[in-house]
Amino acid sequence: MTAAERVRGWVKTAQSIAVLTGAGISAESGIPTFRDAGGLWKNFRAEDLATPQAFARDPKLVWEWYDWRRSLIAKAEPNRGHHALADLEKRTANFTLITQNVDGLHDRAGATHLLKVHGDIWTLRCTLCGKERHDARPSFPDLPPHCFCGGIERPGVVWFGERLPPEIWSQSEQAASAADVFLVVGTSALVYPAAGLVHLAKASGAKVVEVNPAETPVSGMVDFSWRAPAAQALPLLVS
Ligand code: BV8
Ligand code: ZN
Repeated sequence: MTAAERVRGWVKTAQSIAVLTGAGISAESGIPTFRDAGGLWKNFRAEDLATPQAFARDPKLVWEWYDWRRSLIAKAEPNRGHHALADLEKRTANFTLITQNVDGLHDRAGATHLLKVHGDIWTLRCTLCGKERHDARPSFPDLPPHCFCGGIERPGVVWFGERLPPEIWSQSEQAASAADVFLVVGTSALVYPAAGLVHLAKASGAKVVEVNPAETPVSGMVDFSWRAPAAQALPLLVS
């Protein structure tokens, strides 16, 4: 039996599966990842722009980055990797998809039990009255957008130094601890606490499978590393 057949057996027989995805699963939809060469935008690093300090200092600059990403994502389609996970969800008794991505492509591929640990780029939150709204316009007429109350609105995402939504985070930990199989797909496993879910799943006895063309800090602890792009590997893994 080949390693891939062994892994497919784990996925087929698993009662509960949890998946952690990162920007890599959206790469084949044309959305640049955070840490691939050239990064996401001009030559800013996500760590410089995705922070409350950067937003307080220059809300317009941070919004130009998010406006650029929203317009890019609006043109993107979910790829075969997103669809394979949505198919797997339909066939698995207990299935939880935990994503660090804010692009909404898992939703568009039909995922339902989806935990967005870093928020959602299509949600805006007023910095004054806290009102949240969904706005799918790919680009705004003027930046930064304002709330009816006059307050500046921010992207409804979790920035560095900000806590993850407590309810979503505790559901993510529960899913990782209860999983028979934990798939970690398209993430550099550098950002915490999300990357800690891999350690939690492993410590709780899950079979951990990494799908990533490159090595990551968790590659040494997984039960199998599928060194391939997600849109190629996931359809094979769940077939
Ligand atoms: C927190 C949302 C505490 C917005 C993001 C020092 C100072 C301050 C904080 C820290 C610090 N040191 C550590 C920290 C903690 C910090 C952290 O982990 N920093 C890292 C950089 C060291 N974490 C935080 O700040 C978190 N909050 O700790 O709060 C706290 C607690 C209680 C109360 C108050 C506060 C918040 C982290 C969330 C930050 N928000 N994004 C937005 O998206 O704009 S993080 C950002 O990175 C994205 O969410 C992204 O998803 C995430 C991780 O990146 P990846 O998804 O993994 O993408 P990356 O490009 O890195 O990797 C892509 C991978 O795909 C690669 O491995 C590549 O090989 C692979 N790939 C490429 N092509 C493919 C592929 N794989 C498959 N198929 C392909 N085709
Ligand atoms: Zn407001």
